[in-house]
Amino acid sequence: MAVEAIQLGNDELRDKARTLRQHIIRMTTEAASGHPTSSLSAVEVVNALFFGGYLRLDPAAPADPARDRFILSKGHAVPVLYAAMSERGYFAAEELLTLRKLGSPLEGHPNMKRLPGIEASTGSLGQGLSIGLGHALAAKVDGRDSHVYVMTGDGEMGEGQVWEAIAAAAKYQTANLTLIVDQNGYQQTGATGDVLDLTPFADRIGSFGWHTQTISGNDQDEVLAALKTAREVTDRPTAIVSRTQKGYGILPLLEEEGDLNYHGKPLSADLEQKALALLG
Ligand SMILES: Cc1ncc(C[n+]2csc(CCOP(=O)(O)OP(=O)(O)O)c2C)c(N)n1
Ligand SMILES: [Mg+2]
Repeated sequence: MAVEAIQLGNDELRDKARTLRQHIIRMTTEAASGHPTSSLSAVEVVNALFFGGYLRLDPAAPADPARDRFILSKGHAVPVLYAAMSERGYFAAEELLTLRKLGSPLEGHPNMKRLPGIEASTGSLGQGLSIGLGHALAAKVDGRDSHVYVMTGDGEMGEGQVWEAIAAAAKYQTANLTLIVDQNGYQQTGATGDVLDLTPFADRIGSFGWHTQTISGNDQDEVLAALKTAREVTDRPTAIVSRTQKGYGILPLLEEEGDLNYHGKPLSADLEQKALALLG
């Protein structure tokens, strides 16, 4: 087997997004911990990467050097990644319900030493873009056309060495590197703009010499179009500022609860049932 992308049609892709959301809610409620809302905002991007014709992977050979890479730098949102990996065939869907249980490779934050297919152990925010840059440079040195995608959170943009990596990637013109900022408007302790406002992200990242796009990141078509454009840029790294809503898919429930951030909290069994009904 060789690495290959999977490209679902529009209807199947929409169904897949729903399936990812169902997995996210079920696994975090079963674990009684985790970050469902941080995962839900990222669904359309992860869905497009895994099932919309982008990530060339071989689940049977997760370390194939010809593969593309997806690094979830906002590692606490790993339920969305586990959901996509299981749907892609890395492991059985039942395993999702072992999230955060003792002995499970599905740790609360992605651990590359425990789960084949995880590209980087993240969770300590602000590091994934540097790791992705390393992969992008290595691919160039090796003469491979692997593309590296890194997702950060909007709060995460104020952490770690993100801006060092942005500067370095521009210097080395790594056109095979795409940063996706999941701009869901909240971070752990409140609205991202109140904690540390680094918007407009596109202007700031663009000022380093990157190609940038700003999109509605819960709109599947906009995500697909932006990823296509990112692949077509050949002279510099690309960033997609993905404006999303934290908890997208279950927003009416979060409104009822009076907490539109709902950071790091699983749904109760009662809310889980309401959420699954809402998703249809
Ligand atoms: C270096 C570091 N500092 C703090 C934390 C604690 N922390 C976990 S999630 C989070 C908020 C992240 O917000 P954002 O990047 O916007 O992600 P979202 O959950 O909104 O998708 C913080 C501060 C961490 N994991 N790593
Ligand atoms: Mg955020």
